[in-house]
Amino acid sequence: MAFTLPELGYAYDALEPNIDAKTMEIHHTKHHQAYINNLNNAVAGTPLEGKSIEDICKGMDMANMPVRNNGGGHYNHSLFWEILNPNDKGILSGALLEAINTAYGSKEGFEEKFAAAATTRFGSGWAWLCVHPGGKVEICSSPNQDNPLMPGVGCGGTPILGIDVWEHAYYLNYQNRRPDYIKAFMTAINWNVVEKKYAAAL
Ligand code: MN3
Repeated sequence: MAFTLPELGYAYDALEPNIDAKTMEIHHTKHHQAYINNLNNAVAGTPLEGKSIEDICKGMDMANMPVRNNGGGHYNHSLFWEILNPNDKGILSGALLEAINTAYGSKEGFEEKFAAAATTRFGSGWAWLCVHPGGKVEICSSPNQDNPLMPGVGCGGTPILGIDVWEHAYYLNYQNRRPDYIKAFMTAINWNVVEKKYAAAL
């Protein structure tokens, strides 16, 4: 089964004004679709064909640049659309809030550290909130389309929240103002989805 573009589950303009409709549409239909097309081409006829994207990331041959870049691109963007779902967003609470309080003191402490990781990631990449076995959470970042599922990348945990800081994620609306985009992203997070991912990662 070839990889296919996941449905967003919401309209392109549903994240306005935090993320504009044009950026969402191009990001989803052009950028994410291109990673999928290139990934399908890269795995066709190889032992990776038919594997899940999670298993491909975890077993990544980091020297295989087409699979690394495009497999990461597919995994990362699939997560990104999910955690931005504007329906039934909820609030940070429960076991995830406890884990965040343990690691960063408070929700505000977490937001500050996460924004710093996203702001200081030089060039193109991602910042992540990950879970380790036992439930400890950790913020990290990675370049390009790498993610912490891949060998030796970031903190090595399971990502439950990720922000795309490639310019294609924000340039139409925010130009060079990455910190403004990050602030807008923080208010757009669907905590119900992130909490479900936290529970599933344990
Ligand atoms: Mn992107």
